Amino acid sequence: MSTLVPLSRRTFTVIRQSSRRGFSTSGSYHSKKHYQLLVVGGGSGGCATAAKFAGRLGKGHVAVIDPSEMHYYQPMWTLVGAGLKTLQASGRPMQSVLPSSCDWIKDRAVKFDPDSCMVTTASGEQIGYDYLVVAMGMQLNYSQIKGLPEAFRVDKSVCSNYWSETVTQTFPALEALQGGNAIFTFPNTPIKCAGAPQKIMYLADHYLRKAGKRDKTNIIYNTSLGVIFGVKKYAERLMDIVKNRNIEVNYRRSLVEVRPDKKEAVFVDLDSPEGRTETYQYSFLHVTPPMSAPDPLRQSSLVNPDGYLDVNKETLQHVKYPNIFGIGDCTSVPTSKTAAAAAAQSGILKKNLQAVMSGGKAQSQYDGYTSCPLLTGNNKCILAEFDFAGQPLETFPIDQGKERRLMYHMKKDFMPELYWNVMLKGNWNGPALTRKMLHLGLSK
Ligand code: FAD
Ligand code: UQ1
Repeated sequence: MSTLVPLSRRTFTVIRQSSRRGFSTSGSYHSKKHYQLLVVGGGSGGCATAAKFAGRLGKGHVAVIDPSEMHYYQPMWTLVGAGLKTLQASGRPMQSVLPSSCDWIKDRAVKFDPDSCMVTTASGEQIGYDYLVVAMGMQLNYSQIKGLPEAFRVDKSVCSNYWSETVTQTFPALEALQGGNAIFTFPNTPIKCAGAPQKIMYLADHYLRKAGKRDKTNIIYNTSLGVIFGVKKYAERLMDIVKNRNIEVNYRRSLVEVRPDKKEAVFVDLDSPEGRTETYQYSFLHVTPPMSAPDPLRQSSLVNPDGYLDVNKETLQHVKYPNIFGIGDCTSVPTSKTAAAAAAQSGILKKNLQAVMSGGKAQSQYDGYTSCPLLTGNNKCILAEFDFAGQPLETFPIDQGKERRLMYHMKKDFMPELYWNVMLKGNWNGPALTRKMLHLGLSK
């Protein structure tokens, strides 16, 4: 267990009572590079965090490790898959979104050594830190499904909005579809944006109706879950929608194999003790892959038994290492993993990390706020917003469970602007203040 001791306004060290090298030592003693704040991952959460601290701590004191040339606004990929936006519009060079006063270490973190306050990169560089924020997002495990990812290459009717390499295949596959089974899957693991596997289904339904191909197509949603959505209020509305649009929903079905040569998709029945499988013919297959925290994090000592960064769900501080915090999809925080959640967490993280940096305690508490704009057609959206308890926490004083054109435009036109210009600049902590104002102070 470590304690933090402020040395001066800008310098801190970590004193470890049970260090092998003696009773106390400065962290990352042997590293060539050392930062006051090191952020691993420059996605939604990492970039917002770096922006919040880069100006405050000054040039040379904050670094972000991320190997990706591009930063993608992944929420746009649902619209890319439906042919309503381009992949190009969803991405910007990483260099252009990171704060100019922060160092970008364009490499992959491969090893965490929290007792020495050191992160090692794929090129063997050891980077020391006083404070670490882990923001590595989720890993897509397509290869856990037999036949994938090869099927993407040989069968253009197999697609996935979850990956930049395959999202551009979705709309051409819909255009080429001439009838038969159009199958949409939801895996048997936690995923980011739990609404996205069905949003593309409603947009596909809309497209197929307009193109006059819907009556020749069976739309099938095979989900590993036992419900259509985890929050009752929105689940009830979605059940009405699938019924009215003649969409078949099969619960507790998990995709285990794709056979592109025979155009077969094999699902296991999760409730069958003997692992009974069902084989479907497909003409179109949208795959949402199994996901996990990234391997280097899973293999570290920083995770809970499920492999996620083990943080206090309210303060976002690591349960064992007080100089480590987490944000976004790679953490153990039990809320639906979204950019909206990362935005709300970023405000809490800023307050708590600042407090700890000044020798105080992490006291601000995250309420689990998350949001999922459920696109239900090319001009309709249910804006789901809820907290840890799955209780609706809606920003606007109207029934957000209703499909609305306004929410569609908010998702399609307003959110990208909010993301690039406000969230990534470190100035968006979620809609809590707006919600309170719009509810005349009566909301949580
Ligand atoms: P990410 O933004 O994924 O960033 C993780 C970063 O870590 C990446 O840049 C990656 O390169 C880096 N990284 C990974 N491994 C390493 C390593 N070893 N070393 C260094 N860096 C590493 N959210 C919403 O709020 N609303 C929506 O409507 C919505 N729709 C979505 C639709 C789709 C199809 C998808 C895919 C996602 C959607 N999301 C939505 C979810 C949202 O994109 C994520 O929840 C959000 O990006 C999480 O932010 P993050 O910082 O945790 O992870
Ligand atoms: C949000 O804050 C956010 O992060 C920037 C999203 O991700 C793109 C969202 O989809 C949503 C809905 C929110 C919540 C914001 C408002 C104004 C309701």
